[in-house]
Amino acid sequence: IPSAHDNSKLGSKDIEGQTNIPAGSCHNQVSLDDTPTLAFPSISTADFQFNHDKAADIIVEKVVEYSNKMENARLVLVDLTHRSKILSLVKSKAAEKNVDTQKFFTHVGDITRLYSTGGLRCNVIANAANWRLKPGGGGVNASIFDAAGPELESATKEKAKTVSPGNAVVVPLPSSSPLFTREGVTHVIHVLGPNMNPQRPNCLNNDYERGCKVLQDAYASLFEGFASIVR
Ligand code: AR6
Repeated sequence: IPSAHDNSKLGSKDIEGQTNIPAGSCHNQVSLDDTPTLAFPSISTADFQFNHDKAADIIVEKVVEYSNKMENARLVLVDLTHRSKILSLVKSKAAEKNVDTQKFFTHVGDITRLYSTGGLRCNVIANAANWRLKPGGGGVNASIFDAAGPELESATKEKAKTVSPGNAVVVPLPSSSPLFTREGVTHVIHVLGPNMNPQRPNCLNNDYERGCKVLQDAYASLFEGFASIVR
């Protein structure tokens, strides 16, 4: 039986040039486990063009810091494909640091279908948001708002109208949302990371001293937000 942290072996058909079926299957051990779990995408590394190697170092550093503080909770970094550069960088850096694979692992799949397609129960998911906390705009933000239905937009508005880089907003998901009923997601945490894309607001123009600080703050806010739900 494949272990929980090596989901690459679980039913993936993600072969170059062929249909991309997200990894995971419903009969593996993770599906039976109700441990509080946060699934999160790599913040800022796609549309916001943040350097992948620097981002991977920060993810592992923050995961180590927070997973040590959290008893009985798991953190899962998610991306859409087995070819994900950020997933492989984080996987190898986490292995080098002997990160506990019960508390942290990587997973290939759509963050809006982790349970229904991947058999992975995650009660909380993170979103790489925009500063206005608005639906659309592509990437994981568009997918999460689409999958959650209008309930997420109204629940988000009740919590905040905007978010500044390095911060997170915890939003309880109404039980009528399809993400709640189908996937078992009770909270979405919006996170705004540093932006290195000149086409997007608040571009840091390759200032990685500032950018790394903002990305560290973003993961700290995210993991603190998750800890506040689990507590
Ligand atoms: N499931 C899992 N991971 C995903 C999914 C998905 N459905 N979709 C994308 N990813 P990005 P950013 C991964 O660009 O760089 C938005 O338009 C993706 O492969 O969504 O922080 C917002 O509105 C990558 O690893 O976020 C902001 O304006 C990661 O999610 C801006 O983009 C983040 O990619 C934020 O840019």
